[in-house]
Amino acid sequence: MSMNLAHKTRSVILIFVAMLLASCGGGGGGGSPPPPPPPPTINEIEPNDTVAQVQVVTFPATISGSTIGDILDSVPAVDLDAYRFTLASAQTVTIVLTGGTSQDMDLSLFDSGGMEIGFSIGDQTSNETITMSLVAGTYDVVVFPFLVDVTTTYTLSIQ
Ligand SMILES: [Ca+2]
Ligand SMILES: [Ca+2]
Repeated sequence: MSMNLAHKTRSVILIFVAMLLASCGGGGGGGSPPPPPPPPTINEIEPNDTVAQVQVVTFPATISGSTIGDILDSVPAVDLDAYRFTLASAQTVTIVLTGGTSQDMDLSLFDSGGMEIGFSIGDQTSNETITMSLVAGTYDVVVFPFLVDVTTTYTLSIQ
């Protein structure tokens, strides 16, 4: 009776150790550090349609948003998306709008005085890019739905 119990206990321990080894083996042996996390993507926060409502982001930024509208006749209602970033020092900045290749959305860049200093107005099959050498200061990027019939998501990269 007692021998039987001892045998049973030893068997359970053996199975437990085998399971431990199996779970360790699944870990890939360790050693290689995990890859660095990708930079976080900021979600747009509506309303962000006017200078007063502009969404302030930290440079550099990657923003996920959506837009709809028709600039020419305002039907459906135009959803402008405005983002403000500040450069601490002069540098070349590249702003890329992707995701609008089935709808026509465009991109404009304004200085702190409200002057448009750059734009990208490709057709609906293109993404939009503005690359400019900028002095230190504050800038507004605006995503325009030139002709966006259905709500369309985009990614705006300011690097
Ligand atoms: Ca929007
Ligand atoms: Ca908006």
